[in-house]
Amino acid sequence: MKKTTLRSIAAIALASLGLLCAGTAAAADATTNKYSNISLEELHKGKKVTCVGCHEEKQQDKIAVDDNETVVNATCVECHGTLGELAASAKGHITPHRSHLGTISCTSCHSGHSESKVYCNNCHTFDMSIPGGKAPVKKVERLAINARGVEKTDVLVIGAGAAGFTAAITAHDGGAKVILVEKQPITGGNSALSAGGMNATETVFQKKKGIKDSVDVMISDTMKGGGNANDAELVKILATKSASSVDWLTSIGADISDIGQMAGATNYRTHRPTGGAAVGSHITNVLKKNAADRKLDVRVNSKVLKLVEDGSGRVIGAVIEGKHSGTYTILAKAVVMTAGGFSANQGMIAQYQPQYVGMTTSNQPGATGDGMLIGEQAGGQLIDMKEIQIHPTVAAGSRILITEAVRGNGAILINRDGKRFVNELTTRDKASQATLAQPGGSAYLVFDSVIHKSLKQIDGYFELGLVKEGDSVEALAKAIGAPADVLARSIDTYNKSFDAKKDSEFGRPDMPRAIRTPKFYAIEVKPGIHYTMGGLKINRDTQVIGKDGKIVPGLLAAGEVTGGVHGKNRLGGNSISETITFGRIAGANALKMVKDSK
Ligand code: MEZ
Repeated sequence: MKKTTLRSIAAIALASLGLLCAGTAAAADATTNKYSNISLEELHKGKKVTCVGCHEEKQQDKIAVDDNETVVNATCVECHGTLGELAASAKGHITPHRSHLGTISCTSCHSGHSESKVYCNNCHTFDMSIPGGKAPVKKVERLAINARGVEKTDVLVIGAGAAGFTAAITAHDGGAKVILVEKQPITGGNSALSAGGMNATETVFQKKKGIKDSVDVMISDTMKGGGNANDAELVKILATKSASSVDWLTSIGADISDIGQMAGATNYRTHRPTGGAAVGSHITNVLKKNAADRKLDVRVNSKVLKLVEDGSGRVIGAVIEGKHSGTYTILAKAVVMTAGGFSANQGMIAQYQPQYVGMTTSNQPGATGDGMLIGEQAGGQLIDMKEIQIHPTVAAGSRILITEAVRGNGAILINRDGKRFVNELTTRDKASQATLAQPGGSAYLVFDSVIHKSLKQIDGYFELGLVKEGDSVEALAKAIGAPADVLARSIDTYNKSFDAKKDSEFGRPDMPRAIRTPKFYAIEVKPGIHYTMGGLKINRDTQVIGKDGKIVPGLLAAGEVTGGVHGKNRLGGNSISETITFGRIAGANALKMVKDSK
């Protein structure tokens, strides 16, 4: 039977359930809890709807689903409308179908044959019920019917965050055949969550704004921030190539023309979208669009189990486990590892920094360090694994990062007694330690309406209900349970320092705004695991270095999966910068390896 006919039958059947298929966004709302206890399989079972209606192909009596679940997702959209349409029909800012993660697929949350889950709740705690969310879990036998056996490509990129997309696009644009695999059901990795911005120096945007900065100052800030334990050669590359990375991103459609300052930076060099919006979701959406426009072969739900060697130690591919296609091998002339860090792997945290076990993390659930371990198995050397960064401002009781840009734009840190206690722009390690030493191990980020208006990202914290407020400092003190006189004195002293352009209390180097204009706001924050500085050792060409100090042939790596760029402590804004610069180098070198092999 033809797909369209099946769709029509499906439409009639499901419409009769009153569920969907009006062909518009008005149809189904995932927040409806009426269908929570019924599995989607049951819901869609009406009358003549058959499996093939969703799964399309029939091969040897088995139903085929690719790992991207392309046909299932297209079928959802055909009946229910696009995510955009569904979001537009919802009330309020936070809707299950609008996400900063960009074009997520329906099946990231909705599962036909097993329990459905709100993917956002990997980081948030939204009270959203979802059709099939409480349905009895049925064990589904996954048939590896697509069994791919062995595939060949020029370049295999592992991990679809900013570094992975950048390497893939760069290699593709030079003429290579590229496959990009991602184990999560959505792409973007931690990069999609990145908030504050991308550090770059001597850029066109700095020049336009008259900001004086230099490669040398960015190098010395980065080395100082990293306790001089950084790989100096990699830091030089990071700074020297940062302006061309900004140009490259701009050339493919990104807007990173706004510039702020991050802790540990001497100058304004943190590039972000106009109005101070979050950098990560913007950049990853641009990269995803560029990959889609190029019809790049991007596969989600595709986990790498191990790298394949040729017997002489050369990496020539990887064994992949596809959610539906089972285990298969991709052979490649170059393999680029861009699988990110391990902040979300409590086992590895326990191994390297046991005192952080149980601490929240700002990372996405896929940040489990597999790429490092797989690279090590293939002969790669792991360095700096104990260097784990704690970010001082994760919203208390959550996994939501409150960007350092809030402090960069003028907010101060106040403890539960109403007292300021630290230079808010010191490096993250110091600010985190200072916060942990306060009563209750938490603090309040305090700002006013002028600071709020200066940074778009703050709107999101209001939408998430994280902000306490008061029409006066006294009212704010009441809202957070701090002594009003102490809080008023702290803010007054800070404002005097602002007027005098000198923070005599804590030596904060930049005070861009006073805190004077009602309303006054506070967000309670606690330190959380944010970034792992260690990883695979690489050289200037992103080649992975083995335990014997020689390169591991065939294997390149870029981004958080590598160690060395940040030393003991990464400066805010240097991560996105690293992913783009070293992602481009890895893509170019992968291309060279492909050409050299011919
Ligand atoms: O680079 C980062 O980790 C960063 C800028 C985070 C943030 O606070 O926004």
